[in-house]
Amino acid sequence: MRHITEILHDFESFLLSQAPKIPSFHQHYEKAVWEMVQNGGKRFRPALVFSILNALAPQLIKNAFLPALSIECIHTYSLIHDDLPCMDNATLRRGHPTLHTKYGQTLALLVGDGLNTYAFALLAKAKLDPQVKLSLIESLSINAGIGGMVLGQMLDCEFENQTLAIEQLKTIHINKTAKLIATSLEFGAIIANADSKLRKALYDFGLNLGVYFQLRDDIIDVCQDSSQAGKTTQNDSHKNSYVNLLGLEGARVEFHKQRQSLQNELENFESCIAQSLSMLLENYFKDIT
Ligand code: GRG
Repeated sequence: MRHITEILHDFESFLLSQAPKIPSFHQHYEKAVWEMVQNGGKRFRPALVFSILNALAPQLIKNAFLPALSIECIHTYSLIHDDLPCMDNATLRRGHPTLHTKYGQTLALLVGDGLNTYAFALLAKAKLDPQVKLSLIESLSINAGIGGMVLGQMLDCEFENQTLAIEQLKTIHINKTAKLIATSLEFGAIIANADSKLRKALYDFGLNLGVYFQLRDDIIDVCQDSSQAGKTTQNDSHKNSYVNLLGLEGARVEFHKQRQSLQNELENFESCIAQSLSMLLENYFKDIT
C-alpha cells in the first residue's frame, strides 16, 4: 500500500497543472480563480478518496485525481464564500489573505460561483465509466448542494446569535461539514465499484468523521492563534459551536468520546480499509494542545 503523503504529493503537482486558462481583459480574474485552490490546505477530502482507492483499487488512483479535485474545488468555493463579510468576515485563509480582502467581494463571490460549476466540468472529464461519473455527480451535487452543505451554512448563519440545542448544532455540522467528507469516502467507494453495503458504511462513517472534524475545528479555533491555524481564529464567540454550548472542557470530553467511537467503527471495516484510513487519520486523532 502506498503512503498517502506520496499520493498527495503527486496530486499537488496535478492540481497545479489543472489551473484553468481563462484569457480575458480582466486584470486579476484568471489568476484569482485558481489562487485559493493553489494556496494549500490539507487536501483532506481528496486524501479520503485516495485512501479508499489505495485499499480497494490502487490502479484507479490516477483516474480519481479529477474527481478528487472536483471535491477540492467545491470545498474551496465554500471557504471563499464562508470568509465573505456577509458570512464569517475573515481575513486569513490557508495562511494567505482571503480572496475578498485582496480583490474585493465581487470577485471573491464570483470565483466561488465559478469553482462550484468548474467542479462538475472536472468530473465530466474524468477517465471513468459514464455510469460511475453519473453516480459521482449525483453524490456531490446532493451533498454539497441545497439539502447539504448549503443548508448547513444557511442554518449556521441564520442562528448564529441564538443559542441552539446540541442536536440542532449537530444537524448544522452534519450538513455544513460532514456531508462533503462523507461524499469523499463515497467517491472512493463508487470509483472502486464497491457494493452498496460498503458504500453506505463508508458514507455513514464519513458523517461521524465530519462531525468529529468540526468538533476538533471548534476546539482548535479557541486554542490556537491565527498563525498556528493559518486562518482567522477566535472569531466564533457569537456562534453556535461545541465549545460555546458545552464549554471547552465539555467539548474536550465529547472529542475523546467521538474519537473512541470512530476508532471502534474503523475496526469494523476490512483490514485494508481500516489500515489505509488509520494512516490518514493518525494526525487527526492526536490530542489538541
Ligand atoms: C458557503 C455554502 C457555503 C458553505 C461553507 C466549509 C464551510 C461551509 C464553512 C467553513 C466553516 C468551518 C471553519 C468549518 C470547519 C470545518 C472545516 C470545513 C474546516 C476547513 O476545512 P479544512 O480544515 O481546510 O479541511 P483546508 O484549508 O485544510 O482545506
